[in-house]
Amino acid sequence: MLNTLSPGPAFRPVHCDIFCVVIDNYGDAGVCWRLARQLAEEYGWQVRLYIDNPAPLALLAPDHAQSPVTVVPWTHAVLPPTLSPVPSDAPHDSPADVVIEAFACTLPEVYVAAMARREKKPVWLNLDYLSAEDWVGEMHGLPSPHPRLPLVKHFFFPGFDERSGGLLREADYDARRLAFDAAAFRAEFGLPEKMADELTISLFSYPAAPVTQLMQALRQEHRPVRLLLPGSNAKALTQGALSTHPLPFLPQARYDELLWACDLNFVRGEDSFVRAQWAGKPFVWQIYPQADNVHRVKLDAFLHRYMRKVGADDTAIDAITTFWHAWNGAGAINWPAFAAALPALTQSALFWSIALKKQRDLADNLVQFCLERLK
Ligand code: TRH
Repeated sequence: MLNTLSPGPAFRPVHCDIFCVVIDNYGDAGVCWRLARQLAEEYGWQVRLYIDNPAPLALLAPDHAQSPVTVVPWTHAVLPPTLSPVPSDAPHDSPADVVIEAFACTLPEVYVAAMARREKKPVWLNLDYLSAEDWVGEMHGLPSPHPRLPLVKHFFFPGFDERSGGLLREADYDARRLAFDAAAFRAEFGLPEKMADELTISLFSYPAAPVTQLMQALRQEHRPVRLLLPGSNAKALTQGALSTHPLPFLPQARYDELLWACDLNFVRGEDSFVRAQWAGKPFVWQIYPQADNVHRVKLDAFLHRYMRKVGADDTAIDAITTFWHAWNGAGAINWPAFAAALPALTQSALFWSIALKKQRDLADNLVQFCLERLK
């Protein structure tokens, strides 16, 4: 599907620059890369991803050089010399039609000045962090005029309902999933065939998670438990019912396969949290910790929204709330109660993924938002 600025003979694709500062971990790069790829591959946009630390991309998307996205290492001081002065005949070397700053990273002044010099001002978006809080719907899409220059920035909030910008989800997600062969995936990574009663779990967490307590509890399970550890170089071990298997850090698309191959996924941050929801399997979310426990409010906002939507009963609500709180540092984990609720949570997760899929995805919302303003 190609989108045009002005349909007709003067067609040229929308040019988009995404700016990303990697604060830590993989999520900043992960979200920006996912969006960049989708805009380029599904909408035919010409996308440049300015990223101050491209190293995570080597893990998330080892094949990124073959994609239509241009990755530009961005040192804060240096921008392409072509930006100043802006060449009039080279539209993609000047500020793009759409400029996305991810997670409120600050654009270089020289770039903003060049944006202001453009006759047709770029659509400027701040792609914000994901939150399930109710205020997101009120803030999404709000304009913020530049204090000095003739530019307007808009807030673009991902989220869980129609009032928000939605969630990233590729158009080929369902097709990839349909084609997925779980047995072949296991064989490729040296995992034995799945036993009928096996509980397969993936674990991606921050160091503060009570992994030791979880593993102690899993050893006592009445069925075999296989714990898959992406990106871990720990040794494989078997203790009681539990066997652990380190796996390589998988490229983004293959991480989806891991989630599909499991009955329960422990995820964290923002992007793996969203992928776990698309997988439609029960999951445990370790939220990125913030000062003054602000993250606890966000965690509860999601739990509330999720449980309300899926119509969970009190026992399931209690089990998931207690377990997620404990996984995020509040209280002790109660694996048996959580495990007992897993059949109900499996239903809930599937229901939730189907409900979420009905809303427009983030790239689609973003493209519509921009095209309306580029007319
Ligand atoms: O790595 P994260 O903790 O990243 C972050 C941080 O919380 C950051 O501060 C915040 O700003 C940002 O999220 C939004 O968790 P997240 O968000 O889940 O990102 C991990 C990425 O790594 C995601 O794109 C999934 C991907 N991934 C793989 O591709 N393969 C793997 O094997 C694993 C474990 C993850």
